[in-house]
Amino acid sequence: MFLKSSFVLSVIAAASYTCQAQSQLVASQIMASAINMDGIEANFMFAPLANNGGAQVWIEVKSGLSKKFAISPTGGFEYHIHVNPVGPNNDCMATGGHLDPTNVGAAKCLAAKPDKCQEGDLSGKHGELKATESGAIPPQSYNDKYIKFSGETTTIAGRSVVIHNNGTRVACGNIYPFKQSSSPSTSTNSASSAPGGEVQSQHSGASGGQVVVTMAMAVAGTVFGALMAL
Ligand SMILES: [Cu+2]
Repeated sequence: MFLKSSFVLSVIAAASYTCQAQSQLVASQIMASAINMDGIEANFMFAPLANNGGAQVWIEVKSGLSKKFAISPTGGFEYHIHVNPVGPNNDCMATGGHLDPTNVGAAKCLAAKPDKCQEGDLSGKHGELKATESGAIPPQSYNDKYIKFSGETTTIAGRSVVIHNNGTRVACGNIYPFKQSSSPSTSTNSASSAPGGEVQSQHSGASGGQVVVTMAMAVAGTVFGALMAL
């Protein structure tokens, strides 16, 4: 990571104000998904908001989702949280359907009425990943009130993120607990456990730490509070 040292300095510089700004995040329970298959690389992070207030979501697409690849005329890619983890050999079909604990079903999700959407229909609630000719998709962050971190049927833990191209599943990655020890940006902490745990064993290999560092560089100023509180 060529920007790592400047990133660490930024964390220190930003520390005084981000503690206050991000105090509502329950950073110890951050979940992450690092997709890396078929040339598509994308990172997702889900940080719980206090009082079961949903999640702050960070998304960074690093490669693979160019407008040339998109079948959709808008160049957009849908993405969702699916109920099951990724199958062997990156089998995205094994992820099953969308996370939908309230049985909304296939009803059209309107961004203006996110309470009527499936919990896992992230692009329905927040818009598709909009590709450009070059494939550069701006990093984004938003809050989603409906994402849950507990409950057998509602939690996003142990599930997966799937990216679609006009319906077809083109890439997927498991959602696993982010562990601070894997983060090179928190090198003052001892590395006590492997990142990800069992869920990540089917995963492409990127560590939670890499997710956070790249995410933090992409969404500078947002993730610092999460890192501090870990
Ligand atoms: Cu999907």
